Amino acid sequence: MRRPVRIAVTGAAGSISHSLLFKIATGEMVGHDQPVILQLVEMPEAMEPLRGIAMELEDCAFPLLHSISLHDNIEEGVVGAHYVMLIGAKPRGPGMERSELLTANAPIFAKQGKAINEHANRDVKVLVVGNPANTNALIASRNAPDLSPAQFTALTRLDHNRTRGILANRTGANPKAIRQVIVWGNHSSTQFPDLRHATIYGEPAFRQIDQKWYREQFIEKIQKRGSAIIDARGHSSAASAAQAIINHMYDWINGTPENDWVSMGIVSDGSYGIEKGIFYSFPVRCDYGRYQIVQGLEISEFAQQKMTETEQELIDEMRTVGDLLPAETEESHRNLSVCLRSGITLYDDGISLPKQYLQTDRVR
Ligand code: NAX
Repeated sequence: MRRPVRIAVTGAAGSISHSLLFKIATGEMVGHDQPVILQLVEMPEAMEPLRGIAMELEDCAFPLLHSISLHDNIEEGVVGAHYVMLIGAKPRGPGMERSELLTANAPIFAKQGKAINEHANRDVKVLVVGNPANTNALIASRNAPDLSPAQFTALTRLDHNRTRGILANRTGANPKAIRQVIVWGNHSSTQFPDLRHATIYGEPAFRQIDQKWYREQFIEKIQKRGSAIIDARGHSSAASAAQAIINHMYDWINGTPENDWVSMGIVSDGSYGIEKGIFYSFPVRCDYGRYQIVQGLEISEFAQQKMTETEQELIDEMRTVGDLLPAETEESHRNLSVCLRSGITLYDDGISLPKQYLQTDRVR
């Protein structure tokens, strides 16, 4: 049996976590032979419901669930963590603008970035889910000067999965036969689901779908899927978000399948002309616990316009939270090109000694 890994989850008593924690405990996220320690973080007022969830987890008698600890503060919650999922965030209230949500959540993610920097394992992998996910990831990463920006990611896998699922439904293909879809940009209604490189049963998707449907209906359907779910069920996506988190982390840790890629919100190294330093969703391949942006894809004029639109939104968001982005981490976030392209190591990006990120003894 392997030694357990530590997984910290914030917003652990919320809706997404209610699906996610049970999947993690069965081994779906890291691997079916990997014991896990769950470090669950909540607001002080939600500790009692969290205790109930911990009891339920215990009652499942999961063989891989080594232990559970409950925390009402982030500093304790991320101690020694190998994986951190930042899910808890203030929800968007009625009539609240996106920019208001951004300023309400920004200080929380700055604090969490600092706590991860101070207390997590040096090899930690962080996934930001709480919205606005991309810019919250930027804030957390910029507040973690001792870690590599490549250790922080934002969830756009739900959008990627939606793209495959809805395309499968349209064409009658099994989702597993649909490969190489891309979601570019922000996890928001400006995101660009791109089918230009996608294949269905190995043949170009564009030969099998109607362009008018793609441009006039499909793109908007993916962009607005989150709102459609809120309208229909009265709550935002929870089980599908949990599934996407599992997929994102599993692939990051264990690698993407051959002949395919996935979409992940990561710090931009300037690939495809995207502003360096913002957290933008790119097509990536993962291997050995690292990811690389898929290079050399042809970008049409139509795609370029959509990619720029969502890029601009992220640049604006970055400006809105500018006072929470310390100057000392600007350089490391703007100079990633070697580590993201080399294929040798992502963590050897010159901001610190590689051994800091490549340690293999995962338990302190
Ligand atoms: P819930 O409101 O059900 O749960 C959130 C939980 O987080 C609550 O229990 C709350 O007490 C806790 N919380 C709030 N601030 C916290 C903090 N500072 N530290 C620790 N815990 C904290 O929301 P849920 O449906 O679980 O969604 C969570 C977040 O995911 C939201 O921000 C939501 O917008 C976002 N989503 C992001 C998605 C993505 O693809 N990136 C998709 C799903 C979801 O919409």
